[in-house]
Amino acid sequence: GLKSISVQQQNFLKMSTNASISELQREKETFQDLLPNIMETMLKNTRFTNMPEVANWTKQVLEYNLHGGKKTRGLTTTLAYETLEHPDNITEESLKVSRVVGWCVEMLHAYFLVMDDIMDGSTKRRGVPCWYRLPNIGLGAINDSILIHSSIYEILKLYCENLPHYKHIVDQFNEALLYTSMGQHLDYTMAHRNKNDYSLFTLERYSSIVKYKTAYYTYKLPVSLGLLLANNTDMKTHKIAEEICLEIGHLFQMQDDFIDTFGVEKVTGKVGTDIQEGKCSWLAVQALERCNSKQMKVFTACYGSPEPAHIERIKRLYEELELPAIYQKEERDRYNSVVQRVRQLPTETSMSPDLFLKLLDMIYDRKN
Ligand code: GPP
Ligand code: MG
Ligand code: MG
Ligand code: MG
Repeated sequence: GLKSISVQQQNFLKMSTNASISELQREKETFQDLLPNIMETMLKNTRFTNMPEVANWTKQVLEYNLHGGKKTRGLTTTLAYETLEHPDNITEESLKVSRVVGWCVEMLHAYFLVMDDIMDGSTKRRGVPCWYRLPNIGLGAINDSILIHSSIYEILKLYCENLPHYKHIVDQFNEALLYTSMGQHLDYTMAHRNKNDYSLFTLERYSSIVKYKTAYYTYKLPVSLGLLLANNTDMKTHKIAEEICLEIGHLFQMQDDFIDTFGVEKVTGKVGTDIQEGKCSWLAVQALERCNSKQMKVFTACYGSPEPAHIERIKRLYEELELPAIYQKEERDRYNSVVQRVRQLPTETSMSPDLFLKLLDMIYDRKN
């Protein structure tokens, strides 16, 4: 377990975790229940209304691509709002707006996933075929992803146009889009390089890939939105929240990389592609840090190859290098380090550690 804290603290953590798990489950249901309502409203009251045929198509695209998954980003948005807003200002209506904005973050995520699955040559997502793999979709998926992306701004305009920080909210989505595409560019180009030269697969490069491709849109965006919905524009608070979010985001993507190879398809709903695609993943970087020259030959011979035997060989190499145990330790160390960091929060700002501890507990030891 969690070594650096006392047994008493551990029990307290477990209790609060269990309590927040059922709370979270309830919030997830409320969150899910809102989607049909948002879709109806969007199709009847935005620029989609001019083109009912395309509006109906967009509805199908959204339904398929928003279905399933953990809803981490949507729930983080509402949780951030609830935790950061003054209790007197929280109403059913303000919570609903935070859920709508949370759904917009889920749409940004869905937009990325449709594209990402094409780029990564993936076959399954959330237990069903990737959108582009459906027989009647193919490259039409590219335009469908734009329809998903455009829906975000139609919905924000409809529900948030009169909020004091509307412009700032829209800008947060634009920032996340830019940063994520920067990270995705690094991710893609690192994987499509000369297969004999792994000198760029460093810990430093890895940190930069995951910060941009995942941490910004997965944590920094939802938490900034929560602050803005609570009318908090204090730059110092946003900055500190960002730093912590980027740390949690790094942990999140490191888990995703581990799960890509060592996860169970029934649980993850997807089929790993990082080895055959030659990704600069956490596992690859850790292996390169530890390979002797013989193992290095195996790595260069087999990494980035679609041959099932090569993929298996890389998996075995990861096991020989004891990467699963190293992963568990780093996961725990990163968790503890964020816990330590947020314990000092009250002296830095008015933010409490609460939100970040809940976000950590949502993902610690995750299998999907
Ligand atoms: C996760 O990478 C990163 C994204 C989904 C961002 C994609 C960004 C675009 C601009 C398209 P991943 O490929 O490891 O995710 P997964 O394992 O879920 O496929
Ligand atoms: Mg990818
Ligand atoms: Mg992918
Ligand atoms: Mg992945």
